[in-house]
Amino acid sequence: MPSLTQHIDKAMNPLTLVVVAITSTHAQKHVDIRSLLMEMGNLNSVSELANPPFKQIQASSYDRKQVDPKDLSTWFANEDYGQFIRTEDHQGRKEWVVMDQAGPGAITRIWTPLLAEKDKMIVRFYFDGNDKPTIEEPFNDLMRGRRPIKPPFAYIAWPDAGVADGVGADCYFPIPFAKGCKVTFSEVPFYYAFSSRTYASDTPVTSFTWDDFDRQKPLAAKVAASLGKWKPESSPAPTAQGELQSGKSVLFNLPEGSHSVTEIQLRVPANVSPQALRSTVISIRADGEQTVWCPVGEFFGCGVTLKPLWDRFRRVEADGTMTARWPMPYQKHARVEVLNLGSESLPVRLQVHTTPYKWTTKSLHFHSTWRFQDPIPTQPRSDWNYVEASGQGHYVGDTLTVMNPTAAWYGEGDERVYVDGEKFPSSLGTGTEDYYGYAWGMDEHWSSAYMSMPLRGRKGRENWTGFTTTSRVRGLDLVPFTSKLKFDMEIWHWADCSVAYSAASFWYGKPGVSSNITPDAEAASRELRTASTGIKGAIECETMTVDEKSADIEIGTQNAGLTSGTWSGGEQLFVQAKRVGDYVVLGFDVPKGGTYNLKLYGTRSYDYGVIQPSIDKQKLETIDLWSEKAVATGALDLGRFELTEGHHQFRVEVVNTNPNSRGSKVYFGLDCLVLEPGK
Ligand SMILES: [Ca+2]
Ligand SMILES: [Ca+2]
Repeated sequence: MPSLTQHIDKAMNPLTLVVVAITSTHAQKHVDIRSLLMEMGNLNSVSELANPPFKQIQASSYDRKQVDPKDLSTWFANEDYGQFIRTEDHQGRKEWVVMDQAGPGAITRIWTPLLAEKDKMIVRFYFDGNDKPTIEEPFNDLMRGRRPIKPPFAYIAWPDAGVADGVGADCYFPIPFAKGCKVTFSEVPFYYAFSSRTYASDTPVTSFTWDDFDRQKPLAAKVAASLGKWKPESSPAPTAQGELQSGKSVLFNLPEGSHSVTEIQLRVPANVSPQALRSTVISIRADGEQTVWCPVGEFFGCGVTLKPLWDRFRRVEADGTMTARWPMPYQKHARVEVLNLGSESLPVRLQVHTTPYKWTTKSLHFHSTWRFQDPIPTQPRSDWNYVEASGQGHYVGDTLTVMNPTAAWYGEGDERVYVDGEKFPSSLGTGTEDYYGYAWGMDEHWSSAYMSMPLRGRKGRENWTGFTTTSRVRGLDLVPFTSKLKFDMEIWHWADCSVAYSAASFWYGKPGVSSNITPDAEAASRELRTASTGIKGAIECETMTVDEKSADIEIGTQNAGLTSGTWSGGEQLFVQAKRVGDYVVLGFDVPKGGTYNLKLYGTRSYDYGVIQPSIDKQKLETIDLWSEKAVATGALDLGRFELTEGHHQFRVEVVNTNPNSRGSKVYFGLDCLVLEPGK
């Protein structure tokens, strides 16, 4: 088969070329696997209006209770799995329809979490009203690259690709269809998202076939290679190098006349501080418009810690070299500026590569806007806007840095993308990590062409304290808009606390396009809040692992309710015990073995009980945590301990109630432990 299809391909190529040459001036460009792969492999395609034009939409397992963004009683519903359009009977076989799109289009991205229980579930793609599916595959295997669509088109978002369960899988191979596409599952579906293009009804599209898939394998191999880790340009370019003083900037005027920036490279010290990555800002003006204003951490994708990463458009290396290769055409003039809004000077080297460019009516300016908010209360739930753009262009990605003060998971919130003034988003997802391509948390750093997560504050799936940075950049799944684009991310956190969100949005626009986001020097220069802001040397109880607890009691973080004092890190671990004898065992790590004086900081309140702490099973004196009002205890001396390096356990049990205690009488609250080195 392969030799035959290749033979056909060679024989038909000249004819195909002639047809394209004749029709391109009269009709819209023909869409097929080949044209979509060509677009995918062409880095510059994002900087021009799409031909033919399309709208990007998404079919997902979003909670169907969400019907009106104005109805806040249902808009934050989170049962976003097991949802489908309808069921159908196919010769006695029941199928669950999850996507049913009329007219010409193309699937551009599919996401699902891999669940072993669903390994036998079959996905079927029916094109153009056919009652026989063209694609019929075990869905999980198709998604993780075990079927004909191989990585990097279908892959697992996890550093160890051998992981088969409990992780996210993404498929980016283009699947075009001429008249319509229906996708079904053989069982009740789990979580899923299908992004697709929908073209005008007269757009000529050739539907996906496996024969055509085979025929395009040589091209697919070339595109696959272009989606891998890339090398920054090493050719000489205008360079500025030196100490960038606080409050100063380094500025490049780019060559006059129509050019395109092909690469911007900024080198900072390998030990650059989180604050410097936030307070150093890249600003670009092109043809009289402010097109880019963004902290370099989010602009290059690493957030507030210099960690290596790469995606289709950015690369960060451990030595401090950060490169962006978004194509940035301009018509007449442009300038690139790096500003130091921080209080300390920073050694930098800035290089900008440009190439001559022919500006046309299809050409677009690259934009990067940045929005920051701290604090964002997680209750009541809300939608948090990345950007709202007015004019014509398309959305090509974002980098989000979340500062989470608690161990609890922050990322249940769905993306809501409104195009051209829609009342209901045409892309509505299932969760923040699903939008960023993974699932059920992420244990390690990872990079891929379209998604990356260079930074996690903690390891493990149970502790999301600190900073997390994730990126999604788009190719075929870019979102065109002709008058307006609004991108919101739902804030849906398991804890009642306050988070900080820092989001860079990347988009292209025709001259005159504008947005609701303006440069925010105050936010970029503000001192970073970290999860550990609090008592010096504190191990926050709310970030400790819960190694064991009474089965039916609830544990959560709490950040409000004290009438006097404050909690270290702004929060405590609140244990809703139900009876005397209930307990919790918390794990913490000692970095260096030795003798320590242990101090406990906790909370007293009107419904609290009498607790007995233990360190590694050694029982300590009881502590009465009752008081008329909720107050911080201050330091409570637990005694002196010999602690080895590594994991230890802090156990707390309710052993009694205070006669004055009301309500539950057995709750307790733990703020932090402090280990003071002893003699
Ligand atoms: Ca959700
Ligand atoms: Ca605390």
